[in-house]
Amino acid sequence: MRVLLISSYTMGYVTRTDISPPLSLLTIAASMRLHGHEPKLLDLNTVAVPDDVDREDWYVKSILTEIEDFKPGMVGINCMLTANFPFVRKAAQAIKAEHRRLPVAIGGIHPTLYHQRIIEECPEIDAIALGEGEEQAIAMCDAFEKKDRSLLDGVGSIAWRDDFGFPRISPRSKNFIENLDDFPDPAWDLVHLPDYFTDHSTWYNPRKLDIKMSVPIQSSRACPFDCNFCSAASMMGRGLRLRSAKRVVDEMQGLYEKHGLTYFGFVDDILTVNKKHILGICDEIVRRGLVFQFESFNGYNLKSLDRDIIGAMVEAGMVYAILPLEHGNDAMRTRIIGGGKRLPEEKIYEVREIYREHDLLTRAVFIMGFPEDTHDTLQDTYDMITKLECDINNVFSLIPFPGTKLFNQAVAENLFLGEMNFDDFWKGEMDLNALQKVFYIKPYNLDEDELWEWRQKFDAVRLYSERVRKLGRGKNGEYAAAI
Ligand code: B12
Ligand code: SF4
Repeated sequence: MRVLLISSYTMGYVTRTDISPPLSLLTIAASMRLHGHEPKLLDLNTVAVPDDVDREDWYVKSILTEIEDFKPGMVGINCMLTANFPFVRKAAQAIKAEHRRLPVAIGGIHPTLYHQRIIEECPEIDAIALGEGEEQAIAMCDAFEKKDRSLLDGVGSIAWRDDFGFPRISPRSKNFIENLDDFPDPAWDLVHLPDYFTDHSTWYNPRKLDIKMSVPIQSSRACPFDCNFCSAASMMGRGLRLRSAKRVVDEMQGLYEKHGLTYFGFVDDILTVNKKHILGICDEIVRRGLVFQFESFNGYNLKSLDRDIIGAMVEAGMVYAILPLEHGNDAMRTRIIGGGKRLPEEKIYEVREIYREHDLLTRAVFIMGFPEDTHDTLQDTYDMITKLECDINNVFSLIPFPGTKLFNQAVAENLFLGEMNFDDFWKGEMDLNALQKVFYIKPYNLDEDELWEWRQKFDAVRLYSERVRKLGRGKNGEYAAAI
């Protein structure tokens, strides 16, 4: 059966100079092929939109045109975040208005968390994959092709509308894909990679390679920790599930040999926590004589780093290291945030020093505005930024993402600033992507004005090192390596 997969558009305030191919849809596409289905990808981020039209209307039109041309038996839409949901719904409604019987399936963080309300309230949505989606995607294709939705009955972690239009839920099961090697590599052939190539002349490029794009690559899923602001576990469960080093590097090598791609961005929730795994990948890259550069979207867990691991990663091509520290105050890091952030201060400075020795581009990432924050804790973050002297420093205003302990705390203790209708949260109308522009919750001992004073103070702190200033700005006005 033909399946049209649509990657929802990314909001304008993503600060990365790149948009990358949607790994979510490329991986489920590869699985669909295992069962003889024929997926096609429409990434809305690569659709050119004329200046004088409404962006969303244009995307909807592109989807409808693609459906006319391709005639799929199912449409699958990726809805990564809460803020994507209103558009996803609008697109699904438009599809149903023209093609009443064409099943529309979705997956991603927001529909995973709010699947019950969505399947109950949105007749335009026929099925939702809860969390990891490969097996569910295959089952959906098989059931919709055979026009027999009862086939979805035995599948775990899925919500769907049955043949009579009634909502059905097969609850989250713990049957995650244990061995990720059991599934095929992402269907890279579905994307026209040059659509993602941009000017990278301003990127930190010590190996002087031709960086066409930062290629997303996944070597593991899930994380064993439970930091209070993070929703990783609600998608992929707790723990760590691995692909073999051979499979990861085969994929990287294939992309290099076919497309000349040499710069990779690991999307793993927590890349370095298993020493054997990360060393295996690095050894494999070096052993094959591949000259790559890489970074990791979510940074590296500092606790698991030492001189050996960092040395091996640098040899294999690590050029850019994010330090996901979140807080400069010891108690905030270790007791309040907890999980993977239980880091003694000495470890932070030790890793920073090793990064310095290897001349890596570094970016320290912090969050301000936790309920427990005070003037003193925020001052500690300020001082840490000054002492660490990283190339890029970001202090994000806290976003209480649904599916986190922090969100539950804010709801239970009524910490939200402004009116909040929790009953309507599933609609995704609350914009939770606003970066530094909004404070959603009020700390116990700081008022909103005080938060804004700190915001201004952090914005004024020297964000970029001399080296980054010299590298210059990318096309979109952002500094070269900033995400
Ligand atoms: C790459 C990435 C991006 C890229 C996305 C590029 C792209 N085209 O996909 C960019 C840089 C644009 C990006 C931006 C942002 N991101 Co981001 N991003 C990621 C990252 C690192 C990897 C995503 C990925 O590819 N995962 C691998 C795939 C295989 O997994 P998956 O996406 O979950 O897909 C599976 C299932 O969801 C399901 N599925 C998904 N879609 C569908 C559809 C159907 C039909 C079916 C059946 C199944 C299905 O099946 C898939 C396979 O199992 C994740 C962290 C992570 N590890 O997932 C963060 C993450 C998703 N991002 C996050 C955030 C916060 C953001 C930003 C808001 C950052 C910012 N402050 O600006 C922006 C907002 C983007 C927007 N929509 O406006 C958070 C979300 C937190 C939350 N709870 O909501 C995450 C979890 C990182 C984190 N730990 O904090 N991001
Ligand atoms: S270590 Fe990272 S991925 Fe794991 S729970 Fe903490 S923030 Fe989330």
